[in-house]
Amino acid sequence: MTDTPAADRGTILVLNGPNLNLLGISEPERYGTSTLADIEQLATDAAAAHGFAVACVQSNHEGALLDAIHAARGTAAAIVINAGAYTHNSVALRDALAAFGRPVVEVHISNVHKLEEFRHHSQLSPVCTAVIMGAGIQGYKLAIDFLAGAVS
Ligand code: DHK
Repeated sequence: MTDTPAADRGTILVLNGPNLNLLGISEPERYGTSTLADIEQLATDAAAAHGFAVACVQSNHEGALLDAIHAARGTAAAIVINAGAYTHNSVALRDALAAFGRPVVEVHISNVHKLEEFRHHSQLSPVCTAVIMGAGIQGYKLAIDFLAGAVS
């Protein structure tokens, strides 16, 4: 039996939106003490275990997130996205994800239904394959474990 070379199944885009660069510093009682670097390492390790590479992008700018999704069309096997607050109001991100055409998992560190009512609605969920929330940063690993089965 030969070892499966890492990344031979393609690349998963791991996209984090506004303020997630402040994880571990901002509102730790709500979002925990892990950092964005911890998430990106967790995602990298989870993906490698399934033969995927990851491309990690974080931006505080909606247009940069849109550009990353557009660039992933035809190049990435799947997307894991935590769009932060844009989750709740960005029709543009919803439309970009709808155009991606491959599996997308929406992740939230917190259970947004326990938070303010304005966070209870996601513009993105209707165009995502799956939604994982409330599992802390482990949600990113759960998303990748799921995608390993969902990507053909
Ligand atoms: C992260 C944010 O920054 C918020 O704007 C969302 C999400 C929830 C999270 O739980 O990962 O409302």
